Amino acid sequence: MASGTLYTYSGSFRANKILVAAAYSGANVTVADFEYGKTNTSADFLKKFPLGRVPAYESNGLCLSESDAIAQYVSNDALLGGKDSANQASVREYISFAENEIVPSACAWVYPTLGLRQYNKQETDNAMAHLKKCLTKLNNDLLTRTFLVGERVTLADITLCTSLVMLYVQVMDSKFREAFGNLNRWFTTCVNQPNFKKVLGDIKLCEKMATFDNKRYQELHPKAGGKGKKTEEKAKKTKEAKPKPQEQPIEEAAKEPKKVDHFKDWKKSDKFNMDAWKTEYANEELSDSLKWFDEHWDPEAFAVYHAQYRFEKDSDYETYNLEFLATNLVRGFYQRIEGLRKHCHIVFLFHEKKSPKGAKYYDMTGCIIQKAQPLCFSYDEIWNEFSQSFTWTKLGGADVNKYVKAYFSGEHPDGTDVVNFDEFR
Ligand SMILES: N[C@@H](CCC(=O)N[C@@H](CS)C(=O)NCC(=O)O)C(=O)O
Repeated sequence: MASGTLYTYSGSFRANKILVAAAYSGANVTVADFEYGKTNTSADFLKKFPLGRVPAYESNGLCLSESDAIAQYVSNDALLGGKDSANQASVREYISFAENEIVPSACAWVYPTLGLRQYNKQETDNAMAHLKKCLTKLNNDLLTRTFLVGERVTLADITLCTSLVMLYVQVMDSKFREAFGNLNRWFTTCVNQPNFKKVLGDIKLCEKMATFDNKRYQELHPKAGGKGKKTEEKAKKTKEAKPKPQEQPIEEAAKEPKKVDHFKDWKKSDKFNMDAWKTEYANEELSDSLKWFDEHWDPEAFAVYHAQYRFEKDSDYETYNLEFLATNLVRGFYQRIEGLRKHCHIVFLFHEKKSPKGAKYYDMTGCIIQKAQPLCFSYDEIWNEFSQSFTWTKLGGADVNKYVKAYFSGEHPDGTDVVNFDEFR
């Protein structure tokens, strides 16, 4: 079974295709700690993946780019069409159809609505017309079929469905969808399969067709208005030196929060300094850094919270029945709170447990050391939204030392066995 590391920003439709395929095959795909524009431009990354594009995948010396190749690598035979060569070819046909026919037009229509590209009426009209043709073909294919090839989900369904998500969510409102009843049924069936849901979450179908978001476009492209000749020349030079990426990371850029200093009124501490603590923790013996923590801790300026993943329904336990699914959830959370990196230090621990029904699942608990007293995620809508997967409990008195000591040593305070450790600093 394939096992390796996937480099991607979170929410990428290309990466989602790979992660859904891995969820079906059981391949162990770990999503790397990744910062778009930084990780993929580092010398180390470019040595392995010279174009600096993501998704990219690494496994025991194998370095793969191109999301379709990676998705194939993490799939099992059944996902690739089984033993029948006609089915295998049909799966390949739909994968190429998604990449060559659907994705370019979907991006042309959807990206301006997210402010990622300038709106061009001609391009949008052409994209819509082409998509109508493509969707009609798919709708006809699906007249008598539940899935695209054979009787079960294959990589054809995974690839097409993940490529169509942006259209179904952003622009294809109920009126537009009317003509594609079979396709809609198939799409809803796919996104409601547990292995899709684990990766995509709940998909809300578009209610109102989104139009060009000029405000967001101006925010994301601040130089577009031109600020004098010098700036333009500089911009031109930079552009020539470094060709513009073929595609921008859609969800990442769309949700990129504006730079706001949420801690500008926070009163610095004379005793405890976050950077000094992190340096101490990274470089010194654990016992020495924990001693340093005790000696310098300032409960006025900083706070410690404990996190517990909210397992509320039976399906929550089922969702995290594999370790990598739990670690991916926490990595995804870390990516969403990138702006908090210098204001906090987090450790999450993963424990194998039994659900109320007796099935194995992976519990996620964590500990955060943060500036100021209010839970730091409350400052920003996106941080707050993603922090809601966990219950956060403020710690005081002796618990601060007890929990920090345990978590930052990779041990659970109540002695539960820990199978993995993931840090955000
Ligand atoms: N055909 C490639 C496309 C990959 C791609 O265009 N990735 C974009 C992000 S969506 C990227 O990494 N751009 C950065 C760059 O080109 O520098 C695939 O399917 O993996």
